[in-house]
Amino acid sequence: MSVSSILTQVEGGVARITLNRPDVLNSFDTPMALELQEALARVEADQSVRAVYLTGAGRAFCAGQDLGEAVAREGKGTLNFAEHLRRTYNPIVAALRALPKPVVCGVNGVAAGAGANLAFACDLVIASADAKFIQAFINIGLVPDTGGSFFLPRLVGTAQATALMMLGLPITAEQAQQTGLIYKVVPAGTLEEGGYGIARQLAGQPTAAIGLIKQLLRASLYNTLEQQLELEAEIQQQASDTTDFAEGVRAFLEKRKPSFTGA
Ligand code: LHQ
Repeated sequence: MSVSSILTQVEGGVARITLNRPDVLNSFDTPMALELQEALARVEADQSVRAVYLTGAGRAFCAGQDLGEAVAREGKGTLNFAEHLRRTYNPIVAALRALPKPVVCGVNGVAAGAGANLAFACDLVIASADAKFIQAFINIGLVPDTGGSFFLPRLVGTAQATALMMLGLPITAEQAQQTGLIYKVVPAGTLEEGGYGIARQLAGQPTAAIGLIKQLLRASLYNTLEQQLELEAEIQQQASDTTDFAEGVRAFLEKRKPSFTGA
């Protein structure tokens, strides 16, 4: 019986999505990439899901492309790499960015190549202290993909991004946090509490507004100040139309804890 490469479990408003090919450090073959696309479409449609937690099974988060898959192994001339990226990784990055729900990435071990950039496409990245990040592409003569060339300069600036991409050296979770590449490092063995715990916390927040924050952040990458001010006005209007806004104000005035539903 074949075991699924992607495990999805929904509990308490959080969808936990686990990359599940631990024998090859959860590297991506084509079926796993397609399964992850399906899982993301399901969590988008599932109204009970208010936050997503993405992590890896075993000792690694994700070692990027499975280099044993024919697609990579056969090398020069045999593969349409552009088509492969368009069919596998690109839709995953687009889905993560467009998902109107927060995505927390719990980096439980090494994140290399497309695996590292998958993490950077998530909203909040929390790494175990024993995890490391590698822009491994250059070590096999490739260039960063899966959004890396977009996210890295924006996260850490051009100087650091250039070094990461050209040198292809591993950096520790601590270094990743210090340079602003990720949100937080937690002690090894505590990711469940420090990573999944944040996804659980987000699932209890006004999640419709969190989806709107994602829209604002995305647009801020291209907009002028004037355009962004106008967008804030439009999106604030949408936020103020939610029942969570009414509940938030009522709870404040009644000096009690708000109970948000995500609506
Ligand atoms: C692996 C892999 C792996 C297969 C470890 N594949 N088996 C897009 C479009 C099309 C094609 C090409 O690529 C892309 C995007 C990309 O992602 S390119 C970058 C691909 N990834 C890499 O180059 C990383 C390769 N892996 C490594 O450098 C190391 O394995 C890291 C640093 C991730 C971990 O090192 P270690 O902790 O020392 O583990 P290990 O190397 O001993 O690996 C454990 C096993 O996992 C081993 O198998 P074995 O049977 O000997 O136990 C590896 O062969 C296997 N594995 N990564 N990407």
